[in-house]
This record gives sequence, structure tokens and C-alpha cells, in this order.
Amino acid sequence: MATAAAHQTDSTAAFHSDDASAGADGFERAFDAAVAADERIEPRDWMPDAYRSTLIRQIAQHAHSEIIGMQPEANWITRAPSLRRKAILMAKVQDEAGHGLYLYSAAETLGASREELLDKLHSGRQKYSSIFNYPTLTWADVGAIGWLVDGAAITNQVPLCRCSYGPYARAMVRVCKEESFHQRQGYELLLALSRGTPEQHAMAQDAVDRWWWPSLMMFGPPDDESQHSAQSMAWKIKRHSNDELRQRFVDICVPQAESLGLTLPDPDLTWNEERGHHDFGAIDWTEFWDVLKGNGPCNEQRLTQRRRAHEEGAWVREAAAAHAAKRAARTARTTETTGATQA
Ligand code: FAQ
Repeated sequence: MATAAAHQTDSTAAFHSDDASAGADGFERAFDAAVAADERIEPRDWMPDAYRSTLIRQIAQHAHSEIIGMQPEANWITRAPSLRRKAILMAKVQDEAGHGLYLYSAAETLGASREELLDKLHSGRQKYSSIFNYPTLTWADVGAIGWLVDGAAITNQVPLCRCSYGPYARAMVRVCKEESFHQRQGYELLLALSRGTPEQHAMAQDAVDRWWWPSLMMFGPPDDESQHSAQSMAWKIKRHSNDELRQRFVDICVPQAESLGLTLPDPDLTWNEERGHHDFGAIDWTEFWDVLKGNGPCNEQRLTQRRRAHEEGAWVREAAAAHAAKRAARTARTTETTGATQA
């Protein structure tokens, strides 16, 4: 039953219920009406096959990004410059694992199994965000990831809190709260470096120079090359186009870069009074598509590490499953005995 049941329209009530008398056409009409009325689609509601597979594709790619995204940052846990920074970074990396779990769970509500999704990631049949195929060369990269990568992620994900699919939208609410904290830690880290020694300032600037353009690519291809946007927006999975969100992100970052005392590596970045937005330079889309094809600086390393972690974690999954089975058997025995005594 949809969470928005309180304001369901008459035309969508049958679709949210198990009333099979509506027929296939009726269900489709009711689904369209529910989307138009901004109601949430829930796991047991009827939905078109293509809506289901689009969601599985996007949510899985999102989940994979969260767990692969742990790698570039985890690279710096042992080398964080203080205990405080180490504790913060460990908490952040753990949060990303948690985001992966919420998202895999959301995909499972659509009928996809976690095993199948991980298998698709490991065999390269499903993507993860292009951004995580770049290396973290210095400590300042941890700050740049927080400020720019988490900043881009929030810009993209806040509208997803209003996604038409209930479990994904609800997962996003919590993810966005945590991402906001991540973005602030990155900003604060960069500010400390920017105000530090000339060497520290240069390190922060170098990190921003390297992460700026890949961060803009996170929003996906330009609108006229985005094959899924039109349909995803019609279904209210996506609420804004890739270019709209990219523009929003640029407009947010420009004043923040000024406060940080850092520059963005784009000579064409200028305020356009007429548009009320910043104009910015051309993105290297050849690089983007190349990274998607597996040719980024770290694609191979990320997938190799992920496959290794999965194999090495097999015994943990087996032990957890055996423990769960044991507990279930014990509960069943207790219920049987109690039931027998009561009878
Ligand atoms: N990287 O037609 P569109 C994070 C693919 S979370 C790789 O425009 P769509 C948190 C796209 O899948 C970051 N592939 O596609 C964190 C499609 O290929 P397909 C992840 C990309 O779905 C921070 C093809 O190109 N966030 O960072 C990318 O309508 C720090 C055509 O593209 C999400 O996943 C890309 N950048 O729009 C974690 C948010 N862009 O599937 C750790 C949810 C496009 O047909 C540390 N996802 N592609 O083979 C979305 O909002 C959308 O899926 C877009 C793409 C906007 C990414």
C-alpha cells in the first residue's frame, strides 16, 4: 500500500490494492495517474516492466558507486594526519557502506537479488560512477572528494528524495543527511589546508584542479545524449535533467571556492547576467565515455580490489547465513514446544 494512501485519488485506489479486476490497461492507467498525482509507487503496486528495470539499473549503479567509492578514500585512512582526521574519515567510509546497503535493499524490493547485482558489477555488466576511477594522490584529495564529489552527489540526490518509487525516495532522505555532513567535512578540511602553509595551500589547489572536471561528469552525459532522461523524468524517477543539475552545482560551487580561497580550473567560468547562471567551459566528453568503457586511470584497480574483497568476505557471508539459519531453527523449536505446552 502506498504511503500516500491518505490522498489517493479514486482512479489510483484499485492500483494500490490487490484488486485484479482492474485489468492490465486499467492498472497502467492507474499507475500513470498515481505518478501524475505525485503518489509513491510501492513494491507491491503494479508497475510497468520498463519502470521496474529502469529503477533496478539506476539503484544498482548507485549502490555500486557507494561501495566502490569507499576505495579511494579508504586509501588514506592509515595516512590521515591526525587521530581526529582518521576517526572522521573512518566514519565517512563506513557511512558509504551503509548507503550501499540501503540501496541494495531498495533494489531487492523490485525483485533483484543482491548476489545477481554484485555479480553484474564484478563482471562489468553494470556500471558505477565514473568519478571513482580517478586516483587519490594526496591527503587534499580527501577534502576535494568531500567538497566536490559529495557536493555533486547531494545536488543529484536531493531531488531523488521525491522520486516516484517509495523505497528509493526514503533511502535518499537518510543518505542526503549523511552526505551533507560529508560535504562539510571536505570543505572544512580544504579550508584548513588553504589557510595553512603555502605548500598546503598548493596541495589543496592541485586537488581541486584534478577533481573539478570529473565532478561535473558525475551528472551524466549532456541532455541531448542522455538516453534515459526523458523517460525517467516522465516517470518522476529523475526530477531534473543532467544539465540542469550540473548547472545548479556549478552555481553553488563558485562562491564556495571563493570562500575557500581556491580557484576553479576553468578560464571560461563567468557569471551570465542574462541567464542568471554561470557559464562554464566545455567538458571533455571523450574522457567521460572512455572512463565508462573501462579505460580510466583506476578502473581495473577498483574492480580487482572489489572482486578480491568479495571473495575474501565469502566466509563472513557463510557464517552469517549459518548463524541466521541456526537462530531460525531455534525459534521454530521454541515456538513448537511452547505451542505444544499451551495445547
Ligand atoms: N558514471 O541516459 P543517462 C556518490 C551512464 S554516489 C557512470 O543520462 P541516467 C556518493 C548511465 O548509467 C554517485 N555511468 O543515464 C559517494 C547510462 O548507462 P546504462 C552515484 C554514467 O541513468 C561520495 C548512460 O551513461 N550517484 O558519489 C554516469 O538517466 C563519495 C547514459 O546516461 C548515482 O548513481 C556516470 N557519471 O542518468 C560515495 C545517483 N552518468 O545504464 C563515496 C543516481 C551516466 O544505460 C564517496 N543516478 N552514466 O548502461 C542518477 O541520478 C542517474 O543514473 C545519472 C545518469 C544522473 C547518474
